Amino acid sequence: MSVDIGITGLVKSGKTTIFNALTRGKADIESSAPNIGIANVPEPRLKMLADMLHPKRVVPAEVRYIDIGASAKGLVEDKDISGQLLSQLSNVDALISVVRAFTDESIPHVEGSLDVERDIATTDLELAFSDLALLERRLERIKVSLKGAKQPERQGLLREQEMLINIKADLEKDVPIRQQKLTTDEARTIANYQFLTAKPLLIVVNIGEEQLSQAVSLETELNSHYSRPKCRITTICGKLEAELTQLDDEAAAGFRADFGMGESGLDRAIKLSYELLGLISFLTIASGEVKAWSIQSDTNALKAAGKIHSDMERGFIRAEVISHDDLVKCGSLSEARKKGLLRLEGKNYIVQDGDVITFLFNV
Ligand SMILES: Nc1nc2c(ncn2[C@@H]2O[C@H](COP(=O)(O)OP(=O)(O)O)[C@@H](O)[C@H]2O)c(=O)[nH]1
Ligand SMILES: [Mg+2]
Repeated sequence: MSVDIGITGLVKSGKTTIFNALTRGKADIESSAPNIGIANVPEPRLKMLADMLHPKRVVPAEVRYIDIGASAKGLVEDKDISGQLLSQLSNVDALISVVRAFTDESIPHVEGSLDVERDIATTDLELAFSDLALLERRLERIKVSLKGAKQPERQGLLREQEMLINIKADLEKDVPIRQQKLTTDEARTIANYQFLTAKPLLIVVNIGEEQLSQAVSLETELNSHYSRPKCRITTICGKLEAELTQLDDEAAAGFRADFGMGESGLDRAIKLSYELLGLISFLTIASGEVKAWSIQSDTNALKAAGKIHSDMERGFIRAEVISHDDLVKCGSLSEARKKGLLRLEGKNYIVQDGDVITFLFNV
């Protein structure tokens, strides 16, 4: 199961441009068709292992990006396109909302003027708009069901009704669900609805080339306003980053250095979405392949094995674990084994970021 991230935002904010940059894609920016693409999760530890072990294949973890090609509000209002696209958007693990900050006279802004803060608020409102529509439909249905309901079903429906009314009231006060205080039980119930404002959100401010030198200070300022639970903000120069993906890595790195761009905005965006989702990586070395895998932090060894193959979970015996740093110090797994640095862990072991794991299992 890959991690899916949906891209939303106002018309011509640069959604498809950023999608192309993130996925090294060549999707047509003139078309509003949805685009789906894959990006590799940057993982320097994977490269260090590869340099040390010279495996046949190096396989990074992946994130899937979905550029819906419409704003959340557009989806709710336009019934012709809404159903399928909205459900695609509802199924993602996190959202990126693209907000325009670049200036370009030849590309009129949908709202008539450039205003990053207003657009962030508008995008939030659009996501809330979609959730409110869903809440109303569900509340309507509960009302109907209540007419014929007997205990204990009635009890459950009433509880859900009360919860949804509270969520709706907060949402109407502009508090997205991701910021609302819910009990574990409530959070579990609403997870089924896939509300858009409940999803972790990365706001990507799409800056122009001429703003690159201010990117860091802009980001610091934005962060002080917008760092909230399950919400982060970053800047990307979409157009330039999309162009850079067409160069080879070395040329792109040279270009970045010349422009003082530092770390790739794309790498940062992927890392931030990872952080938002509470994901960590573990690594495996097997059959000539070095691979990185994404899991939720606090995952035990049994579930981590299941991420690779359900047989591994079913037949789990134990895991041989070493931290990436220790392995690099030893130079090879066999050397680490000699030094007694490979730990044997059982199924309840909580996998740590950067663990290199060999699973032993029965088939
Ligand atoms: N100058 C400039 N133009 C951009 C930038 N990002 C996107 N654009 C242009 O803005 C227009 C809309 O971008 P697009 O990605 O299609 O937006 P979408 O409607 O949100 O998918 C296109 O003509 C892009 O080339 C940028 O950072 N700088
Ligand atoms: Mg587009």
